[in-house]
Amino acid sequence: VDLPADLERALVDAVGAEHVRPGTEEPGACVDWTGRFVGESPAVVRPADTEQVAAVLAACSAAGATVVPQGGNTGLVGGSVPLKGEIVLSLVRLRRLDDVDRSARQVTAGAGVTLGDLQQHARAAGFAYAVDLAARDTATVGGSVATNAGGVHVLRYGDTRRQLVGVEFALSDGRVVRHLSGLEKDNTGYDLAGLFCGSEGTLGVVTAARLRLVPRRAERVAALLAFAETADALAAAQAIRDRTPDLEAAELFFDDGMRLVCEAFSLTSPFADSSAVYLLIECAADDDPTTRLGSLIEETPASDAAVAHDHDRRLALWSYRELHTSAINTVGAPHKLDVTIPLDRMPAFATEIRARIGELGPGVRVWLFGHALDGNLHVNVTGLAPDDERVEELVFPLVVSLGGSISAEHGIGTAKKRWLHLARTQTEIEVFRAIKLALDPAGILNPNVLL
Ligand code: FAD
Ligand code: 2HG
Ligand code: ZN
Repeated sequence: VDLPADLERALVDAVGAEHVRPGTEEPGACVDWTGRFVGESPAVVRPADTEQVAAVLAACSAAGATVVPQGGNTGLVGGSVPLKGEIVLSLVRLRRLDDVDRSARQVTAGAGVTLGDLQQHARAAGFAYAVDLAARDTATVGGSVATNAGGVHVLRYGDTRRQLVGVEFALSDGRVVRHLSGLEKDNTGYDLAGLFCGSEGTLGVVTAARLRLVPRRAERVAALLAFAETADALAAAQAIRDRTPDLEAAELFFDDGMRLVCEAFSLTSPFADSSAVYLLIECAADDDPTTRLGSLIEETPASDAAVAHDHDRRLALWSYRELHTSAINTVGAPHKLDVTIPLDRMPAFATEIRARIGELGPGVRVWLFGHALDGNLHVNVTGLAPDDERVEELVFPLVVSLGGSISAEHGIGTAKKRWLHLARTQTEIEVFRAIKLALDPAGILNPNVLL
């Protein structure tokens, strides 16, 4: 795909020649993290600040060129890659990171700041940034706002939307909206930060965000528990939540995932015997929560438990859960169905889809894991061609019939847009289209995503 000479000149004027690169020289920007979605681009453009983002968008708008905003490119629904020859607008150079506002307990961060750097910055000031996920060292503030990322702390602190106080963004024609004052009470019309959160790059380009911080808990403990039944693991997670305010994470995975992670990364399970289901619990508090968690574990039907208080051993327990996504990639490019199911239906759902997906073919394998107390199961399926959508056709209607959602936290992207109608009414989708038309009338932003 070629870049028209006029547009190339305008982009170079906006950001400098070294930050306008042909897609052929930036293959990593044209394929998603799973390898399932591959595209091509005439140019990967990396502006340094909000004004340059605005100038790039104005130039693309004038030329009628379509644009895919991209942060860390860790998105899992094919929304961050140029599938039909779009220009990639990379935000990774927008690394503004203001001093923590201690009295407001907030911070303003540029779109390109990684979640890991933001967490580190908050910690250094005695706070924490609540959203945490395995891609923390690559995923960006802008991408996490655009997808309303969830992660492992939702049960205690909520998703990205709950942390978001204000947003700065550039519209497709180059106008900039800045609403970063951080007032907790500000009822002056539409909530644009809320609207942009989860908009997946379809309405405008997030250039900065004003984010809430939470207290930093000095002490934490992780425990990996083994169970014979999914229902027992879920009931244990609920019981622990009911009995302590310290609970910060409750993550679910299964024996096949544990084996795959151990095989792919040469790890050994902490348990001598394998079990059907594993629950990873983390508690955090100002004082050491280990004894409190220990007595709560005693009351569960866990057949085995490994408890870790020191930093390295905690991370070692977390690696069995966090390495699932990478381990599955070693089997093949997966189909990822990130669904929510009412908790009481999750055990039966897991059994049923394992059986039904297994029938799709001899090489088709299903990997289940997720955020237990959010009812959020990550259904990963390997052994299907990237465009073979039989598994989506099978699983999504079932999820909706059980009162669940076809996307818990990753978004709709390209991967799920055919099924949006299962989750949203015709009228809701008409409202979505009206909003899209009002903010991006020429339709140049992320044309393959959501609608
Ligand atoms: P990208 O992948 O670059 O983009 C994602 C979407 O946002 C695209 O549609 C893109 O066009 C748009 N976008 C990006 N930046 C901007 C911007 N500045 N303005 C407007 N639009 C923009 N997600 C969860 O919710 N919970 C998890 O636990 C979780 N764990 C993960 C673990 C791994 C190992 C990986 C690889 C991914 C995980 N994700 C998880 C998925 C992913 O959604 C998050 O990593 C993150 O929110 C994406 O940020 P990013 O900067 O990589 O965005
Ligand atoms: C997680 O919870 C992420 O680890 C990724 O949301 C899920 O790989 C997946 O399907
Ligand atoms: Zn997740």
